Amino acid sequence: MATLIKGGSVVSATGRHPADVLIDGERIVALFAPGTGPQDVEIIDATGKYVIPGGVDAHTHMELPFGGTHASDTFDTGTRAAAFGGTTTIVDFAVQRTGEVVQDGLAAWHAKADGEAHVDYAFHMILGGVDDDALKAMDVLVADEGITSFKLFMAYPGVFYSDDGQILRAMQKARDNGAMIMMHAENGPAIDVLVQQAIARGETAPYYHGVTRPEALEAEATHRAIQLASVAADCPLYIVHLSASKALEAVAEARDAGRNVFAETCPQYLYLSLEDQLGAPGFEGAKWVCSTPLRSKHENHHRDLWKGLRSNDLAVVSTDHCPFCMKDQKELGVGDFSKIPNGIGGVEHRVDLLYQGVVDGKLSLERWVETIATTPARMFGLYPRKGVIAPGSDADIVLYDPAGRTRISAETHHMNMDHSAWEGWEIAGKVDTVISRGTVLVRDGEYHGRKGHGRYVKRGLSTYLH
Ligand code: DUC
Ligand code: ZN
Ligand code: ZN
Repeated sequence: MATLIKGGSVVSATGRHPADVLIDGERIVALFAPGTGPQDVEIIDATGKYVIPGGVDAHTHMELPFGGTHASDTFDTGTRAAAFGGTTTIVDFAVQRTGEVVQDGLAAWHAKADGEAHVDYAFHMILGGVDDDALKAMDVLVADEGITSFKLFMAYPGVFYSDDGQILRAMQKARDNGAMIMMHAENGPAIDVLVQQAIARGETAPYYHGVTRPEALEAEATHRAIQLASVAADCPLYIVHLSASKALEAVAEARDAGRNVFAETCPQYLYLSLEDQLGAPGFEGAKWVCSTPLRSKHENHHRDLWKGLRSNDLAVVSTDHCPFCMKDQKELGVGDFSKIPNGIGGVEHRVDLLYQGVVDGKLSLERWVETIATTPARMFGLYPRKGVIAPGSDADIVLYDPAGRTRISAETHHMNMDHSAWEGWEIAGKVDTVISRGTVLVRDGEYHGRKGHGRYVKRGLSTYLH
């Protein structure tokens, strides 16, 4: 039987209006003026709720191998947590490490996800070893595998790092086949020098993770990536996890020049800081060791990033969900911050944390929907199947309660983590009901989904490129 979501206010990237949404099977089939839809249907009452497209988190790392361990969420636990938080599609990163065959890395990621996911998922590909074979594989992935974006690292020498020549070659290939290059923009070789010097001075606490990854080295790498993309005939470039004002300036300048340059940020860079989190007493700060790092609250990064979100210099908010427990994982770096696995888990809280920005007057309701759902879908070739409430689109829908409140704690979250980066935070708004391809996954706080419901989605090219 068809289902009518009745009485809510449908919010899109371009506006809001009262409407009833008819779902049949896995798809949205129609929108009706309030009260004018069919009668002989199952009703989901959305009175007082916003009806928004399911969230699209374009940057997650389930089970990522890092620093001698693995990110602690599997596709099972991580996508279930995503569902609880109103995210109905993730784009995770399959990994090719130096010396590995790209297609083998991709097959390994399919094996991790197949039959495990609770929400739909797609993949980007991390290229950790750009060579002739990897360049050929890029064409195959774009043409046959639905993978149209490739992440390169200017950081982590010896692990994922690409030098400028490798980056340029991959960018030229992407310019030819229409793919997007995603860049981890930090000057890794310079950072490694600062890290060694800090450790030699006995500066071993988590706080020094942030100090040894200064803004200038994110800004320099961002600028360099933009220049390399320009040399590659304006190859599409997307800067991931942008954290710093000066990196944002480089992106804004390229965008003002009409370039195919885009950027995302993450909730941690909008709210948390070097001093208050990374600088927490003892080893506590390890919870917030991630790269790029949290920035100083004595500078204007938070203000500038919120502004960048309003102006579209920052197009997307993703989580960079890369969870590690304190026990046995973050603890690997006791006495040496450089051995702390890098990453924060947050796939469950992105939608709520950004809604707080609406309540605080930093973002419009429409821009909230755009940055958490519509733009990531368009940016990564999932639109209009995902990211919009429209006839023909997948019925991925969230009923959001603006009158509700969300309290975040490791005791109640669903991610496989023994702590929360947001412990004790109480914020406005609450995910009420979550629907994925017509199936109710979450209602009244209860879980009705199952692993295996989530399917792999092949992606097309970005719809933002010229
Ligand atoms: N940054 C992180 O914090 N974790 C995984 C990889 C990355 O780039
Ligand atoms: Zn990264
Ligand atoms: Zn990442």
